[in-house]
Amino acid sequence: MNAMRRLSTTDPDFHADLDGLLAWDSVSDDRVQQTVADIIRDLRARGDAALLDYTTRFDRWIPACAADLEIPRARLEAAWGRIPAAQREALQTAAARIRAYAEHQRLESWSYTEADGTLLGQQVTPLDRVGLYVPGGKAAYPSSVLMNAVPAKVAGVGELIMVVPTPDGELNELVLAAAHVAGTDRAFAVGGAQAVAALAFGTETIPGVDKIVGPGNIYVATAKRAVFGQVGIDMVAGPSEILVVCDGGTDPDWIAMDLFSQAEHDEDAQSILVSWDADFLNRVAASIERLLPSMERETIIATALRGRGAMIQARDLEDAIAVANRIAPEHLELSVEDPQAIVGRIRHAGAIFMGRYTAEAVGDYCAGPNHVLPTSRTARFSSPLGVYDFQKRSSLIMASAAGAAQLAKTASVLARGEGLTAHARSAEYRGEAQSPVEPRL
Ligand code: HSO
Ligand code: ZN
Repeated sequence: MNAMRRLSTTDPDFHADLDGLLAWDSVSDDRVQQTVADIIRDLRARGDAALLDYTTRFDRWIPACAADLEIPRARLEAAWGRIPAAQREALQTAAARIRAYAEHQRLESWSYTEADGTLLGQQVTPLDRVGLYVPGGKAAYPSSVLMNAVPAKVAGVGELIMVVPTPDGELNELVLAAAHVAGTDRAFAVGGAQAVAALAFGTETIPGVDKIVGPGNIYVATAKRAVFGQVGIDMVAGPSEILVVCDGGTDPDWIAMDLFSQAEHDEDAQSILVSWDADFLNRVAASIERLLPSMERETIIATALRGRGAMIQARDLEDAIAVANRIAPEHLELSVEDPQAIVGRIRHAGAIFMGRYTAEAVGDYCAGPNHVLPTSRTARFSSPLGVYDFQKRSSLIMASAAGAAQLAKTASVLARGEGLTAHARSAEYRGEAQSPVEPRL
């Protein structure tokens, strides 16, 4: 039995079939939205008291008081000391590589001066305070702590505050260790919509932040959407996706495992293989069948491959590239002989993994680029999480006397055209003034 459906770009129904496969509705239902709205309202009204109640109800532990919700810095450091040395080393290596890459992304301030002495520019500043949501349970990824926290610190964020649910009061040592090595400033053992609301509005114990980043379940995603505007958010991510474009020259076992690697995230994940070599598709199908029973997450992988997975037979390389651009995947592997010759034709993808030796999985952990990427075709208009997401820009304008006179002419015509006389006269004053009034010191 074939684990993945087969599509062919020459089939008249291909585009309709593909669209059906790509469709992903991340909108939460009315019941979830109502629950989240109630939690947010309660949190704004009762602050810490509400936070303690929800923590008891949803995470099943009873903090003695609100101060108990804070995970002290010393506890993060203790976790760092407690985990095996090999994990410490791997976290350190990954953090250093993510940091080195992020350093390249930092936006710099700039300015230029016009001939009449008017200065124009852009001043870049880091966000003051950022909240990092880290999920508990099966999606508690220390690698995601690094991917969110390191660029924030590289940007120069004043205070990075992590929240992490602790079901039954149990902390995840590896998550705490990652928070330590990434330089998290404060951490709190809270999660769910209540943690998002606490970060957005602040409580007596949890400081309000300017932006909330990090993945979470449907309640967290709905809460992030609801507080957007009060604070910034990163994105609302859908299930993981991988698209492999292969010319047939890569070991089919490698490709099968790459498809598994994202499928094992969850049943809704999407793994797609495109090739113009029909026999290669058959060989990968055989690898899948042989390797699947050896996987720890066999059931999740099988469900994902059967559900939203596909093997697509393309006509040729050009056709495969068109399919890739149509899919706009979160992760794209170009498992071909000369990826550099074709990468320029890829217009939409969160991250592009080039060549037979680049497994997408290394990008998830330690290659350097961020693993927080646009999903569900949003790569058409958005980009990986990066340092720039923790920086903002202010425009700078400093008119010289001569520049002010010039600008006033244009501004006054446009302002009067809009019927805004105060605008016009405000600009004209500067245009007419020869010497400023003596300042009173
Ligand atoms: N592939 C995930 C990130 C991740 N993988 C974390 C392993 N751990 C993002 O799509
Ligand atoms: Zn992954």
